[in-house]
Amino acid sequence: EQTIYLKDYAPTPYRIVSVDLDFKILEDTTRVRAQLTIEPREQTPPGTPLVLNGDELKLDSVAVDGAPLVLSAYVSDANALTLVEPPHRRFVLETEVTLNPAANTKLMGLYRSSGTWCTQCEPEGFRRITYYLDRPDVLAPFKVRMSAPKALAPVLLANGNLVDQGDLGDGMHYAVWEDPFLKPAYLFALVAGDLGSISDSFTTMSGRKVSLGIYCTHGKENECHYAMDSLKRSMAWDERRFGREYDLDVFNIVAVSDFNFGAMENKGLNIFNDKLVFAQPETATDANYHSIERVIAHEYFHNWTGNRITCRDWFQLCLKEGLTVFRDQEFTSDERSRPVQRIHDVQNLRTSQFPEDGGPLAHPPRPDSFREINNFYTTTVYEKGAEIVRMLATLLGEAGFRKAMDLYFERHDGEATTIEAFIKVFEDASGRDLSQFATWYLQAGTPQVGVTDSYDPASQTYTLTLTQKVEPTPGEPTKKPLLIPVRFGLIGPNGSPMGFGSVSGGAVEDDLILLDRDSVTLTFTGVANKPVPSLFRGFSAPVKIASNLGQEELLFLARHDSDPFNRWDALQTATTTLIANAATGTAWSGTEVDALRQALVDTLDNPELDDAFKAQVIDIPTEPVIGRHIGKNVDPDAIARARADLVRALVGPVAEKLESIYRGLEVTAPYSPDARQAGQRSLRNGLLNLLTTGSDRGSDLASRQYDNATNMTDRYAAMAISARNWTAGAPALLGDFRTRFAGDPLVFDKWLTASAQAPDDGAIERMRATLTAPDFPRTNPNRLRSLLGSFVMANPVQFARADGLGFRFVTEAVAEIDKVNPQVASRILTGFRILPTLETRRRDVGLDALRALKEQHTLSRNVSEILDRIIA
Ligand code: DPP
Ligand code: ZN
Repeated sequence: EQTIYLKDYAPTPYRIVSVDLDFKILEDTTRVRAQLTIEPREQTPPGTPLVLNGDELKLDSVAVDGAPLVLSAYVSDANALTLVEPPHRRFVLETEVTLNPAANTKLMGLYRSSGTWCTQCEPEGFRRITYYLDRPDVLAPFKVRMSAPKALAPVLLANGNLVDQGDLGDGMHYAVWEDPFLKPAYLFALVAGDLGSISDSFTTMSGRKVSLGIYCTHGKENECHYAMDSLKRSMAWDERRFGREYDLDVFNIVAVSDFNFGAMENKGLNIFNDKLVFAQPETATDANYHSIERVIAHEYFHNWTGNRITCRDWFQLCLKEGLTVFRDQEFTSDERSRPVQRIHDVQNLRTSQFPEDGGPLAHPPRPDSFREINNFYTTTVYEKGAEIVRMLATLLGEAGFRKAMDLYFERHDGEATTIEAFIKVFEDASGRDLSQFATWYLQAGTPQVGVTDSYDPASQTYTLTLTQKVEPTPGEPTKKPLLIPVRFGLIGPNGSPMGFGSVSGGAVEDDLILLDRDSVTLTFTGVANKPVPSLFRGFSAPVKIASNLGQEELLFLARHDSDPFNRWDALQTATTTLIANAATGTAWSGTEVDALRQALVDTLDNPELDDAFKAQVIDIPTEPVIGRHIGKNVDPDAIARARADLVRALVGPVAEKLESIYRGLEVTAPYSPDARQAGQRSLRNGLLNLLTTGSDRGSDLASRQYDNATNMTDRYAAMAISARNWTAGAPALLGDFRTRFAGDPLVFDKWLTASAQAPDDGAIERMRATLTAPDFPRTNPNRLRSLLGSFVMANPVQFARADGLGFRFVTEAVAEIDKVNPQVASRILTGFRILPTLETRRRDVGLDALRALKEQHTLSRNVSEILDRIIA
């Protein structure tokens, strides 16, 4: 099996000048006729073969300039069409293939979802539609004609603008769409189906009116309004914040129920997983609304960062994804609360990216080899990629960053480009040398930053030493030092910011320390008292901080830091440390618990803090995060016990107080997904969580909340909290929830998740029964991910059981799913990346399960690559 290397990149010998597609969609088959206008590049020698990609295609006919090709002129199989000696001039290649979309369970290329014909082409799905140079640096204008039975597909959509439509007789009709913008094939899209829709419009900053449409299953139209509202706000925000205007006359979104990604940014025709479109208070949670807003924005923002400027090759994926995640994070920060969003994003980074970066699947944000590109749509490419862009913004400042982005759009519009070109733009716009900074893109692993400090009262001098170190990752035994921006402040004994005279020993720009070597020692003079350092304010770099601060100083920061992120983080660190120590044999003291409790209570009582922030402060770090903190010889049972013990010790003496705050927070106004109301619910549910883990009151409170809930946020929280704590009431709530919402697949996903995260010993049997039930929709990615993805990522107690039952349950499921949808299967398998952190017994049974999977099954390239990297 072939590994593909970045160093082998070469442009194609032929260009595709334009693309004309004709889809004849019939009930059982779809015929695709492609007319590709092709020409050799100047430097291409005559006689150079033209190799077009295909995947599971069957060629019906092939012609050049209207003349059918003789057999000796081409070679074709399922994976390629080669013209042995194409004309050495511009010519038109015409091919015909016949597809069977209903049989396409991989959900790449053209497939059917609940009867609707739809496409997913990123990264390599277009080659499952027609033979093509299916790579992102081949850009062409596309014209698409589609015809279909009117009864089955009254709606016919593709990229760009609608230029013609009409009836064909015999119950058939057609539409012609033209996209004037050059695009790579991965941005191609087509939808044909019997769909409902809502429509609206947006007037751009230059006064152009854009028609907006969201298409969905009939009857779901009124659940699309929040998505539409999010879209309009995204369009306005990109104009305000980045000066980016939309460029076509139409922008359509289609919601489908079978989808491998969250959503896809096809030019002018975004296709969405319906869970990221549909929302109504009774069936969607505040978190769902939040995700819908974020992903609608993300896909829309791709129009400039991804579509107008795309990637030269798939190694550059984070060029568009990291940047676009940064943009969506900024959007949400501006629309909601900036500190709350930052905490949310960092929690996500720590929960999913740090484990990836510290395990067998670690890879640089810009990898240099892969076997299967689908395995690189990772949290490292996306979330760490976004952190890197955020660091650029930190280094350049707001105005400098905007100037650089303007230059990026000006310089590279219409191109397929690289990370190097991106960095160069930032260098040119700022005059900085960013060659060391670029290492962030090229090197895997989370840097560990060590901190030591000392204060000399006699000379009023404060000394701060910062060190950095990255552990080896697969294929990278040695690491280079990174340029790490450390936003900082010194805090005096009375809690207010502390000034200093001068600083020497390293690069410091205002409140930014540039840690650019293995070790930097800064000497601050004119420091009147011993300060407490507040480092990495706003989480200014994606690093692990080995803090030198004791609990007392952490709690001091939690109370006094002017940086809300660090206030939150100080308490998280204090809590994580106590649990991790207890799980590994060092018990906490009563004083430590009392102090931590007091800090939590003070936060709750502080009228200046908003509810959403308080909710994050009282959120006790999850077991996987603590496991990651411990890092090796992890025993998930010991962590779960220590965590529950600590919460009981924290809550015990203040249970009544917490309950009364909980009661006082009930929202009485009609449901709204806005940040303030959602914040109030999240604090209330955070308290319910504390009370359920930490007192005897929780079980009843949760059951009552479940029964009385008037929205899904509160009902789901009550059920999920009960399930995670496996309360006396949990089985009844799970049972009720399942029947109450039996007809709604997206709500069924919530049940699957809650059920998969419950740590009870019946979890695996329950999951097995669910998965093997005859009516379980085993081809739907959302269902599979809700059940198995949640289990491997969030239920270490049952997944990493010492008897291996959890591991084997998953590998057996993966073997089955792989036959249907390799992308979903390999994603679930990544959960095994925790193996190296586990204690030996568990690690061994986990490896046994993986080896059995490898030996007993024929596996896809997707699954094999992940498996081999974990076993290696
Ligand atoms: N649709 C996926 C995303 O937007 C891949 N481009 O991230
Ligand atoms: Zn994206």
